[in-house]
Amino acid sequence: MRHRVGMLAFALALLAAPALAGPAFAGNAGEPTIEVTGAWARATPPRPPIGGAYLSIRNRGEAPDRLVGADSPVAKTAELHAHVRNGEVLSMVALADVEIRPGQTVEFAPGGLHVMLMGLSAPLKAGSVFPLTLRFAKAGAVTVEVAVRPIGAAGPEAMAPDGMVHDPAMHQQHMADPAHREMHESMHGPGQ
Ligand SMILES: [Cu+2]
Repeated sequence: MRHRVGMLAFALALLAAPALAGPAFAGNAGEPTIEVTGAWARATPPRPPIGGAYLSIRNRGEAPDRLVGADSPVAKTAELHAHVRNGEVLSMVALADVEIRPGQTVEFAPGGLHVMLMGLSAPLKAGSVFPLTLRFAKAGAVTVEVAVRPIGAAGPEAMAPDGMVHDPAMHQQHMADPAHREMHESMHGPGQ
């Protein structure tokens, strides 16, 4: 998985435009260049009101494009996040954008890139579906339907339970931060 990490914390604008239902493609002149597939999210407990969405983005065009933002009617805000390791601490950072080069497929998956949904209006329920609009610098808006899977789900289908390798000592330190613990539990289920 290769992507450019523009580490500009919380620089995403709040997009007021409503999400429009539509195909999961976008591009100029009717030629789709960006394809988004396999969008899913884990069901969430009532609190905290946050969740993560995962998907895969393919650039079928001949020029690089950048994912620059996301929004969904189910959440107040949606941010592009990555997990990064600083020494022994694994944390999440907000990205200003994610580059997708021509021919490249960028995977958003547990333990790595994800679309962080913050301020959920209601918990995400397994079996339900919600729209998520991704905004690309060149291709424009792409709206996909996100399938909500059970809290313990590892992926749209069988995958490794978690992209992260949890060293026990590091994990303990990581989980000592209450805010992060909350976030972590909402994404991976409690007690992990
Ligand atoms: Cu996150």
